[in-house]
Formats: sequence, C-alpha cells, structure tokens
Amino acid sequence: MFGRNLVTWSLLVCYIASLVQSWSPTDSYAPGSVDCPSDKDLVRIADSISDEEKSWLEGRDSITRDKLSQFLNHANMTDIDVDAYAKGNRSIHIGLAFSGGGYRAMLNGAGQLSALDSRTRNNDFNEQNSSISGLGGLLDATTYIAGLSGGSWLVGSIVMNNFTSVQQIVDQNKIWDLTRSIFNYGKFNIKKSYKYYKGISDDIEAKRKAGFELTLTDTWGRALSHQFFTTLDDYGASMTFSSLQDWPIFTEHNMPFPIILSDARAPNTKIISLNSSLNEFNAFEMGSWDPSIYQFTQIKYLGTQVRDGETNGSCIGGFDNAGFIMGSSSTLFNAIIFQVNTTTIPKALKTIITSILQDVSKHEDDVAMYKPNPFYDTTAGFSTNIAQNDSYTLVDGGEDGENIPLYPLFQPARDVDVVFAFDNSADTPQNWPNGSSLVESYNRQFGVEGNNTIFPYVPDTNTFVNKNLTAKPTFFGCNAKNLTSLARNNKTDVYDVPLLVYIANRPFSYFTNTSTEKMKYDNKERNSIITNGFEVASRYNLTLDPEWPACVGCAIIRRTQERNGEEQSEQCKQCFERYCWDGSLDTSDADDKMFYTDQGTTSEQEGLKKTNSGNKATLNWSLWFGLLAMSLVFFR
Ligand SMILES: *[C@@H]1O[C@H](CO)[C@@H](O)[C@H](O)[C@H]1NC(C)=O
Ligand SMILES: *[C@@H]1O[C@H](CO)[C@@H](O)[C@H](O)[C@H]1NC(C)=O
Ligand SMILES: *[C@@H]1O[C@H](CO)[C@@H](O)[C@H](O)[C@H]1NC(C)=O
Ligand SMILES: *[C@@H]1O[C@H](CO)[C@@H](O)[C@H](O)[C@H]1NC(C)=O
Ligand SMILES: *[C@@H]1O[C@H](CO)[C@@H](O)[C@H](O)[C@H]1NC(C)=O
Ligand SMILES: *[C@@H]1O[C@H](CO)[C@@H](O)[C@H](O)[C@H]1NC(C)=O
Ligand SMILES: *[C@@H]1O[C@H](CO)[C@@H](O)[C@H](O)[C@H]1NC(C)=O
Ligand SMILES: *[C@@H]1O[C@H](CO)[C@@H](O)[C@H](O)[C@H]1NC(C)=O
Ligand SMILES: *[C@@H]1O[C@H](CO)[C@@H](O)[C@H](O)[C@H]1NC(C)=O
Ligand SMILES: *[C@@H]1O[C@H](CO)[C@@H](O)[C@H](O)[C@H]1NC(C)=O
Ligand SMILES: *[C@@H]1O[C@H](CO)[C@@H](O)[C@H](O)[C@H]1NC(C)=O
Ligand SMILES: CC(=O)N[C@H]1CO[C@H](CO)[C@@H](O)[C@@H]1O
Repeated sequence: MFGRNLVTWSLLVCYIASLVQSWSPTDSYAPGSVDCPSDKDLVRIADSISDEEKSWLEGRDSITRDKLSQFLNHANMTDIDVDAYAKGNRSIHIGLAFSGGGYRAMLNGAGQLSALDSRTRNNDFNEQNSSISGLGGLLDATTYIAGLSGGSWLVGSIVMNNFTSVQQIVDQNKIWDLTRSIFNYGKFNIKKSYKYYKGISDDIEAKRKAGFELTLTDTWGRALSHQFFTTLDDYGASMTFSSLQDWPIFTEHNMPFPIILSDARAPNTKIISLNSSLNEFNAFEMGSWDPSIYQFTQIKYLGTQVRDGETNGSCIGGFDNAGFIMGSSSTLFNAIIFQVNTTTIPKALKTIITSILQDVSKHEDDVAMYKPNPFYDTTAGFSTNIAQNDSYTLVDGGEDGENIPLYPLFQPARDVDVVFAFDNSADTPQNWPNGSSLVESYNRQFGVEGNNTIFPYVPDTNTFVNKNLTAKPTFFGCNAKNLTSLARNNKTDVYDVPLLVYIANRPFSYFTNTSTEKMKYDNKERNSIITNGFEVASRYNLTLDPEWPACVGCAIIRRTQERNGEEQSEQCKQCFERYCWDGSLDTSDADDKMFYTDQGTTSEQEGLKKTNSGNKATLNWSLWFGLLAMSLVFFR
C-alpha cells in the first residue's frame, strides 16, 4: 500500500518537476539562456506543416477517428455507413475558429465551444439518463482549434489550463473572475491594487533587465494573465506557450492542436486583408504561410539572435510567455485612444490619459515587439520590410478586417475537411456580426498574400443580413466543384478546401451584443452569455432543428463523399438545402437595426436598450487603463 503511494507520489513529483523545467528558464517573466537545439537553423520554409505537427497529428488522428465514429453514430444520420467515413483511408480533420471581440467574443465563444464539449452537463451522449441538447462529442473529434484576439483568450485559457472545460470554469469559478476588470483588479482595496500593479511592474522590469525591449503588450499580457492563469502562484509569469509540448494532455493527443493568430505589421504601415501578413502561433512554431514571410521558427527559441535563421550558438528561452502571446493577438490599444474623447470622465483625467496614449502610439508601442526578429535577414519571403528589420512587430489579429482566424485552417497543407467559424464580431452599430470578416477573407485570396489558397464564395454583408445568413448557421462551399473557378493555376485541389460552417452570434435567451470594450462582467451576466452561446451553436438546444447533429455530420463527411464521387443521402440533401447558401443575393441596404434569429425578430428598441448599457462600460475601460498606465509609471 505504502509502496504504491510512494510510486504515485514520486511520479507526481517527477511530473511536476518536468512541467517546471519546461517553463521559463529564469522561472520568471524574463527570458534567459537555454541550450540551443542541435540543428542551428531555427527557421524553415512554409511549404508544409512541421515534422512535429505531422507526427503529433498521427497520434491525434487515431483518437479522432474513434471519436468521430461515435459522434456520427449518435447524430442519427440515416442511410450512412458512418465508419466508412470516420475510419476510412483518409482521416477527417475538423477545425474550429473563434473570432475576436474582447470579452464578448471570449464568453460567446465559450458557450459555443461548450455546445461541442461532452463535458458540458446534458451534452454527453454516453450518459444514460441525460438527453443530449447540443453537439456533445464534436470537440473530441476535432483536430484544430484556432483563436484570434478575444477568441485567443478563450483558446489560450482553455488550453493552458490543462485543457479545462467551460463547464469546469463556470462550476469552479477559479478563473475568469470578470467581476473585477484588469484595470481595477484590487477592487478599490489600496493594498491589493498596489500588490497587483507592483507584481506586473516587477515582471516586466525583469524582462527589461534581461535585455529585452518592452511594449505595452507586455503590461497588457501580464494583466490579462491575472484573469486567465489565476490558479498559478505567479499568474503565469513563467509559463511559456511551448511548455505545452511536454504536457501529458498534449503529448497524449487528448486535445486539439491550438493556433493563435496575430497580424504582422512592418513599422509605419497600414494593413488591409489584401496585403496583411498573418502570423500564427502554434504548439511548435511561430510564423506565416503568406508569401511575404513564408517561414516558421521554433516558438521555444523566440528571443534568440539569429541571422537567416541561424543562431551563433547561444539561445534564449522563456520569451514565448503564454499571456504575452494572447496579448499579441489582442493589441486593442489604438481603439482606446479614440474612445477617451467620447466618455464623460473629468477633463483633467482625460487630458492625462490622452497624452499617455498618444505618446504610446507615437512610439508604435501599440504593437507587440518580437526583438530580435526571428526572420532577420531571411530571403524566403518577399517583404524586405519585415526581413530587414531588427524587430518583428505584431498587432491585433483582427486589424486587417479578418476577425475570424480562418487562413491557418484553409492551408492545403493542413488538409482540413470542415471549419466551424464562430463569429462574435461587432460589425453592426448594435454589435452584431454581419459576415464582413468572411468577405475580407474571401477577398484576400485575390491579393498578393493569397498564394493560391482558395476561400469559398460568400456574398456581401447586406445579403448576409437580408438573407438571414447570420440568423442561423450557414454552410459555404457546399460543392467543391463550384470552387474550380477560384483555383488559379490549378495549384490547389478544390477538394482540399474545407467546407465552411458559419455560426454568428444571436440573442436567444440573452442579449449577447455587449461592447468590445466592456471589461467587467458579473457572474450572472457572464454565465448568461455562455448559456446563450450554447444555444447559438446547438440550434437552441436542438429545439429549432432536432436534426442539427445529423446535418453537422453531413458537412463533416461532405469532402470525403465528393472525393469518392458519392451521392449524398436524402437526409444530407435536405440538410444542405436548409443550411447551404444557395448563391442568391439581396444587396439592398440591410436594416442593421433589426436582427433575426429563426425564433423571430427582435425589436430595435430592445436591442438598443441593451447596447447602450453595454457601452457604458467603455468609460470604465478608459478610466482604469489610464490609472493602470499611470501606476506603472509611478512604481517604476
Ligand atoms: C437519436 O435518436 C435517439 C432515439 O430516437 C434519441 O434518443 C437521441 O436523443 C437522438 N440523438 C440526437 C443527437 O438527436
Ligand atoms: C482505401 O485504399 C485502398 C488501397 O489504397 C483501396 O483499395 C480502397 O478502395 C480504399 N477505400 C476507400 C474507402 O477509399
Ligand atoms: C442518472 O440516474 C442515476 C440514478 O437514477 C442518478 O444517480 C444520477 O445522478 C443521474 N445522472 C444524471 C447526470 O442525472
Ligand atoms: C490534466 O488533465 C488530465 C485529463 O483531464 C488529468 O488526467 C490530469 O490529472 C490533469 N493534470 C493536471 C496537472 O491537472
Ligand atoms: C496595404 O494596402 C493599403 C490600402 O491599399 C495601403 O494603404 C497600405 O499601404 C498597404 N500596406 C502595405 C504594407 O503594403
Ligand atoms: C551570440 O549573439 C548574442 C546576441 O547578440 C551575443 O550576446 C553572444 O555573445 C553571441 N555569442 C557568440 C558565441 O558569439
Ligand atoms: C480629443 O478631442 C480634442 C479636442 O476636441 C482633440 O484635439 C483631440 O485630437 C481628440 N483626441 C483624439 C484622440 O481624437
Ligand atoms: C486547369 O485544369 C483544367 C483541366 O485540367 C484545364 O482545362 C485548365 O486550362 C487549367 N487551368 C489553368 C489556369 O491552368
Ligand atoms: C440549453 O442547454 C444548456 C446546457 O445544458 C442550458 O444551460 C440551457 O439552459 C438550455 N437552454 C434552454 C432554453 O433550455
Ligand atoms: C454553384 O455552381 C452552380 C453551377 O455553376 C451555380 O448555379 C450555383 O449558384 C453555385 N453556387 C454557389 C453557392 O456559388
Ligand atoms: C428571415 O427571418 C425572419 C424571421 O424569421 C423572417 O421573417 C424573414 O422572412 C426571413 N427572411 C428571409 C429572406 O428568409
Ligand atoms: C501553392 C502556392 O502557390 N504556393 C506558393 C506560396 O508562396 C511561396 C513563396 O512565394 C511559393 O514558393 C509557393 O509556390
């Protein structure tokens, strides 16, 4: 008995020790020296996925094949030999993409994610006496999960908390305490506030002392970490994103492959979707598929001085702090400057805040600084602006108008069959999505960065609203053959283009259109948004369409069927009639004050009431941001 306990304990100790070892070498926010890998070249060309990802995928495939079989079996699909697809020659890859939009996006995304998670109550088809109300089990069958900005807070906090579940977060209440905003973390308790600001100040000061340039994103990432990594003694100051590579939950393939998206922006440039360089962080690498960069570097060694990818024999670790990476995906600061003027805070305070923020912007401190530049003096990408700069600068992943992280999942090298795009953007004046992110992603394929990726046809934003494409889930690219006209140079096989399942934020049981800048949520509101998110992704708990899981199944197996030249079942044909965009347009000016669910119309009045209450929070944001900034100056 004792012996067995001893073994258990020593295993546990080893396990914890192994976790600690893989975190920052300084055991703090400061990067520090580590041994270089045997191969001195840290950079590779982006013509395929990495060997590490390839071999990890094999392990994940062996799990998702069984889980997909289970999911499809329970989806009650008729006339389908489920295992021919789930366990066929080619493993089916499912991708999830969560949009940006601050805490609104994080919380709505959390609800949508929970609808796919069998760990959510009443959502596990294996449980005898519960009647399943969502798409439980789909997450188990998923290969990739991507997040951008607010969506990266969701993905990052789930993944970096040992792939916890939304249900657990809500039940245990250990992380995501949004009752205190990161700008007023101490809740007016002077001692607590001091400790908080001092802690952040010490963390970033350690990085500066280690010789690394700081930007506001360091402060931002450390502040956010106080909400996401609350259970850790140091609030994640020493937790690197790459440490995931050693966690059993990841090495045993018991979670999807995480991807976080930012935009790379050369100094003094503006970006739009047509010319943006998208930068992805994944469990193994950081870099870009786009021709402007077209390279990846090993994320573990960020901060290392390289020339054309080669180290001089001394390497740095600990730069890839998890919170810093989530901060790099969400550098929302630019927007704040313009909000200060619209609030009613005292004039004196306004002046101070405005001057601090303008100062920051002048120095381009609204970026996340990756210096030294991991792609310095490389030639694979066409952007000399990026390759010849000693720093690599990243901004909010949504800054180019593409607010859903879709391109990483549309890379032919990733071989994804279906992508679920959860859009919690604030496109309309009332903070609802109108498909504009998809329009930008569609347009991007024709620009210099398109690189022969194919993105399915989508309509204009008026059609999105007028045709109810935001009111309920809509499938795009239902027929791969329809995409042939988009295949320039025949370089990309149309069957390699995922089918896109678009699911937009809608109000079912709660008005979830809160302002992007709202930084404080009480638990009731937080949980109401999460519940509404579940309802959005589950067709109102399957009440609006009991066949929804089967229709999702039809989308999942579609590309395999097309490859094999198979007819759809009668059920799948009907599903596609219900959910596929039929190619028709209605470009007349959309009434963006109305928003539909297929439960009916919600009145303008009701919507406005809610939106206004959401906007009040903007004031808090500016106020506390100013105080935070001032405190940091003060403590230094
Ligand atoms: C499938 O059908 C069975 C039996 O009718 C039912 O109990 C189950 O809830 C259905 N599953 C879904 C996901 O609709
Ligand atoms: C699987 O591959 C084998 C050999 O390559 C082939 O004979 C078989 O038809 C394939 N099965 C399916 C379902 O594609
Ligand atoms: C299922 O039923 C059993 C016995 O009635 C009960 O003990 C258990 O709590 C139920 N589980 C759920 C999830 O309701
Ligand atoms: C991580 O999650 C797995 C699976 O849920 C669990 O077995 C393991 O104990 C967890 N590890 C830690 C350190 O909490
Ligand atoms: C991207 O395009 C926009 C609009 O055409 C232009 O203003 C901007 O300078 C371009 N940026 C780069 C880096 O080419
Ligand atoms: C390698 O480069 C780093 C950073 O510039 C420098 O500190 C270090 O001394 C160099 N090491 C060698 C062996 O040249
Ligand atoms: C704020 O308002 C003042 C006075 O109206 C103006 O000079 C300033 O440029 C505005 N600041 C911003 C960031 O718009
Ligand atoms: C693409 O392939 C089709 C059929 O193989 C051919 O007819 C067409 O000319 C090709 N297009 C280009 C741009 O090469
Ligand atoms: C839908 O299911 C979720 C998760 O079980 C639950 O929290 C929510 O109350 C349900 N909504 C309705 C309208 O029943
Ligand atoms: C697909 O192609 C067919 C035939 O060219 C066309 O009628 C239809 O509108 C297209 N559908 C979409 C969604 O583009
Ligand atoms: C959109 O949905 C609303 C509410 O269900 C309905 O009144 C309207 O006719 C629908 N519009 C279209 C084009 O289907
Ligand atoms: C499929 C495709 O066209 N890939 C191109 C992407 O960009 C790189 C760099 O410009 C090219 O080498 C690839 O051929």
